[in-house]
Amino acid sequence: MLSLQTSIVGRKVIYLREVESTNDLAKLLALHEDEGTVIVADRQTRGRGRIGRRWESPEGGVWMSVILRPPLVLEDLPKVVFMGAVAVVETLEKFGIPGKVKWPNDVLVEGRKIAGILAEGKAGTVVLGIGLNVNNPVPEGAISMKDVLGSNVPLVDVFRTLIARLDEAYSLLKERPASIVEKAKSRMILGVPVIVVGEDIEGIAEDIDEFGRLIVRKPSGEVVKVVYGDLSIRFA
Ligand code: BTX
Repeated sequence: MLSLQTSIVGRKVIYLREVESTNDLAKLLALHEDEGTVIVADRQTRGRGRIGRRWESPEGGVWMSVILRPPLVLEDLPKVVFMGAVAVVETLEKFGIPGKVKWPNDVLVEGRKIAGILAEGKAGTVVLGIGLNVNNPVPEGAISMKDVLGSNVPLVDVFRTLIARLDEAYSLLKERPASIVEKAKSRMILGVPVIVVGEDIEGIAEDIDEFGRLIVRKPSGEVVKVVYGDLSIRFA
């Protein structure tokens, strides 16, 4: 019915009306499901962001996770996050919405969060979770595709597009991992003043390096490389 013509991502799709968290279920299913299996739900009752933060996931959005087995080491996890962010930005583009990546794991439209990416890895398996606000109500300061376009967007079309873009991005990640970083960089908000939350680092977000670290130039001229982990930035 979905007619997904992808090579890996979406070879199998497990759909649920409701789940606590698609990432948690995907981590369990990863023990016996093949690579590319997608878990998608209408709503999540305990959707998660990073470091235990809550991700609001009422009906109307795309809440999904994909099981991947990339030939990468755990230090390459940022590349999987970037792969997800690139796929989201390309999906939005297909619907005429210009999105930008906010390092390390958000996609913003009009300066507001439209999507979040959560990659969790262990022992050769990575679960890549994506939450994209489509027609759902959003928390204050966030935005949905419906908010931008002014009317409901066909959810299945968004899902199908996202799966196709993820499949392409995954091939690229496996063949030329560095090019995913380059792609993410070209879509990233850079050249603006930022504050690294909780780290006493303030400066201009100049660039990202080949490992996905954010390069911040302090007013003193000193350059700091911020490692992807639990850190976030705020625009100053
Ligand atoms: P994050 O930790 O970077 O962002 C979480 C923060 O985003 C929250 O603290 C809140 O301020 C804000 N937020 C919560 N819900 C929304 C929303 N719907 N839209 C915009 N902003 C919001 C980002 O984490 C990664 C989120 C991944 C979510 C997916 S959904 C499928 C999969 N399953 C799961 O449990 N998580 C992932």
